[in-house]
Amino acid sequence: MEIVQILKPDGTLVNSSLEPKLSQEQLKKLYHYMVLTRLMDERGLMMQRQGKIGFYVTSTGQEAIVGGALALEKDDWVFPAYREHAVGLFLGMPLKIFIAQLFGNSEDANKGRQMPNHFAYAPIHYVSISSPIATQVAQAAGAAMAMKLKKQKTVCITYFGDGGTSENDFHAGMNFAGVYKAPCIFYCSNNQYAISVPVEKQTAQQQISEKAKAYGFPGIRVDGNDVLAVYKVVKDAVDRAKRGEGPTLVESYTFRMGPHSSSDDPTRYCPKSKLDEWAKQDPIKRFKAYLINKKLWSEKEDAALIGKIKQEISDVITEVTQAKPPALSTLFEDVYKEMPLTLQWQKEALLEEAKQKGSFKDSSEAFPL
Ligand SMILES: Cc1ncc(C[n+]2csc(CCOP(=O)(O)OP(=O)(O)O)c2C)c(N)n1
Repeated sequence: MEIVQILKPDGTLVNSSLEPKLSQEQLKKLYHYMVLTRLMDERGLMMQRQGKIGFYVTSTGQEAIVGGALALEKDDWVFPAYREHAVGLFLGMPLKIFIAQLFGNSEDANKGRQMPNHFAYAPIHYVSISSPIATQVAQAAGAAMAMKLKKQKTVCITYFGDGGTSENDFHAGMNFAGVYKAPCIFYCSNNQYAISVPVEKQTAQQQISEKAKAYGFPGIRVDGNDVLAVYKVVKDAVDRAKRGEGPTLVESYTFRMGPHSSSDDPTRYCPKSKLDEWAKQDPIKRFKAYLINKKLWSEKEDAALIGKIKQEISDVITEVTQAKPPALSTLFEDVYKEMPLTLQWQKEALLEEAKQKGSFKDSSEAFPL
């Protein structure tokens, strides 16, 4: 299967007829979020090394994934994995919410109930990340089927890695969506590793996009480091789903230019030569060269953008780290609309115990550890 590519690694066009008609504003917005993601990842990993947060996942080298976000509309839904920072931020997850999630404090939209880097943000339909690999694939297929039953003109997009394709939920989700023509886009970031397991040991099929055939819908392979190509294939898949023609599997061929997470050392399993080779394909460098060629961008503007974003990240971190931990009472919230009596008793007992143990004064305060 051929690979869809619009920009060559040097930022020139493969064929000018393929160039999507995007406004200057849209192009610059894509670039902004790619740079923001790269800089946030650098800072996130640094904060983990400094012991400020417990865990971080970078998406370095995979920022062109943001292209797909431009193809979505406000009522569409995202069922992400843990490496789609650029998509969430582009769609409108505030940086403050992103950073507060890492700290899990009272500014965290999810009240510290998830592992760091497991974002969720309801206003943009960015569904809470499930740690067990690929569970989101089946969830997205089901949600897409519900959209179809309700005759909504919306789609679900779900993101997962090459490792995710070995999970039962991948097969169940793809099969279900194929049979019911659910408006679902299955976006596989084939970054060639599942932690330390190379893709050759994951599947005997060299091209993940080919797997769609078994489920009766199209699969397409895209250069995952080319933001314009990513936009194009996701837009085509979204349009197809909205016409009622069912799902598409997108295989984004890319490379993880860093560790799996803050917990591993990629030099133990990934040859340096591979990293050097893929550094030449850097999605940010490629898109920047394209924008400069088009006279939409300059080195001066680039330096200013980097400075501005770094400052913004620092300011938000300073603000977020001043927040207290989530209030003790939040332990009991958000499960029942009306709290059952037994839970109310437990809450009162815990608040009483906390009061006796420390400086605790009211239920808005954190547990006095
Ligand atoms: C069911 C399950 N098995 C194992 C793990 C541990 N685990 C977390 S991430 C990961 C690798 C996933 O690789 P891939 O799907 O290729 O995504 P990538 O990290 O490369 O983006 C594994 C094995 C898990 N979270 N869930």
